[in-house]
Amino acid sequence: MSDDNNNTERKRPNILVTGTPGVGKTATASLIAEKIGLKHINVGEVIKQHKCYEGHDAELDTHILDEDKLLDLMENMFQDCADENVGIVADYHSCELFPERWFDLVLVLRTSTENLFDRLTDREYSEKKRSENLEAEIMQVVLEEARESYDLEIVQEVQSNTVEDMESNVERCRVWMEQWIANNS
Ligand code: DAT
Repeated sequence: MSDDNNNTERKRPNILVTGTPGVGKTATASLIAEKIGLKHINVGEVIKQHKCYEGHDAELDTHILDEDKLLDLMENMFQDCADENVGIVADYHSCELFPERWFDLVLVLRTSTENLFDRLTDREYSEKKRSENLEAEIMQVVLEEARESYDLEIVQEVQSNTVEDMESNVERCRVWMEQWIANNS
């Protein structure tokens, strides 16, 4: 793998927005992309579009992710963006599978149980899937995963309960990105 897009070489930073399904990753990441000029990669969509599956788990009724295929595809996307001096904001409900060097900021979104319950109900999740995700949010599974997978200094836990929270998270990224560019130019 080339080192060209590690963070000592890149001219623009990459952000990962992560958290339990329903916390607002895709909504927040697309607003970050729009407001501060990063390329949005919705990892779930990449998986679907390119059929990054290596089978189906009948018991859980989910596809089994072909991680190698996904990471190869994403590596190319990250390399292309680095070559064009474009930063990336990626969103996904897990974070440990990605190479650490891809990201300069890992934003972990958090939501109250009440909000998450309503959002997952609106999505028509089954009761089982909804309670699994609510439990994961309460147990802060993704936050712990982020803390174990990335430098603690780049992991930021933020609330995502209201539209105001979302706007303040986008603003936080804008300020952070200006500082990153100043420090790395
Ligand atoms: P995720 O990508 O984490 O699964 P999403 O971005 O699809 O979540 O958002 C799920 C729903 O919740 C969607 O209808 C938008 C809404 N939502 C997300 N973040 C929000 C926030 N901070 N305030 C209000 N609504 C929010």
